[in-house]
Amino acid sequence: MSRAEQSNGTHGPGLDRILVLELARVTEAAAIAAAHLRGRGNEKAADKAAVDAMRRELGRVEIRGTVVIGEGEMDEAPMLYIGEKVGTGEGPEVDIAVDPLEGTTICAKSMPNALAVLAIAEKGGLLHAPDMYMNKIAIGPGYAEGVVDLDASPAENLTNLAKAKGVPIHEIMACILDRPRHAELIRAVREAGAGVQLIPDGDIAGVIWTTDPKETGIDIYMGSGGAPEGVLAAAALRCIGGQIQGRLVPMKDEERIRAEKMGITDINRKFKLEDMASADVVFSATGVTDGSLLKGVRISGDFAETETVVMRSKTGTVRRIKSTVRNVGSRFM
Ligand code: VTB
Repeated sequence: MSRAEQSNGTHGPGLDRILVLELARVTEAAAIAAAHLRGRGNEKAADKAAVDAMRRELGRVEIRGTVVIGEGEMDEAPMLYIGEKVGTGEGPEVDIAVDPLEGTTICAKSMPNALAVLAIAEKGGLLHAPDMYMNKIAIGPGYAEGVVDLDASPAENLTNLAKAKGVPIHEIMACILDRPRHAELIRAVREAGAGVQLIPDGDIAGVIWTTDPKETGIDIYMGSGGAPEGVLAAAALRCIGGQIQGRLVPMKDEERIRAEKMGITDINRKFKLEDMASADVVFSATGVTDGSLLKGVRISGDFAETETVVMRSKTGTVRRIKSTVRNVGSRFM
């Protein structure tokens, strides 16, 4: 049975396909708004612009949406907070995960791979992940289930992956966030014989890169990043295929309590892809700055050109949409 058939068979009627294009429009708007603030060294302003634009566009989509992954708790974030109702209030009931500007720092520095990201699923289809670290491991499609496992050592995972790919281990490249906390992991990966591509931010893209190693050079994503980003990455893999596992890494009691409040009874649980994203899912990402996944926004006078990838789990369709948007001065600033 194909992945598309599996996801068709196990759930309800699915999301209306018209939503696919609607969501592309939403991430486009967020990306254009953030793009005006690329390279200005002001992360907050860039993030705010993306949030405002995404909120505004979501308000026009015919859904009864609830934000499950958002900008923070209601008292922390004025918009797109967890639990906020978005959409016109007509149409299907959906859960929404947003990251209006994934990579605020890279956008502020105008470095590669900043994205505007959004996923929606039929109600109950996305893990309500608290904003804390999650240890993750992800590979692309075409491998037997369990080739890599969060509980195996880096050397074991890389050896198994190389074997499954049919290449020597030195041809395997792992993507890891460049953080002091990953020093030991990076050492272990190199010692096993694989390469490490370090990224400054943006691990949703890091996970998605594993789905197209020929194009990106990345075979596996490893290490800890944001749990919300983990759910968004799982939503993408649910559409394109691939495997991801994640486990929360609470750093203080407060975080443990927050996770419990959000319904996570076993903090040590190893979440698989289906635990993070299930049912019919639509994922959309628009490039803000140039990257290996998507080209960034080009602004010229009153025009903006954008590139978006939007995909749907029910059919497995992946669309790349290039748009030319007019009147950006008045509409997006
Ligand atoms: C990652 C990365 C994000 O947060 O999830 C990371 O994808 C994790 O947190 O772009 P630290 O920065 O504390 O390592 C971001 O860098 C920012 O949300």
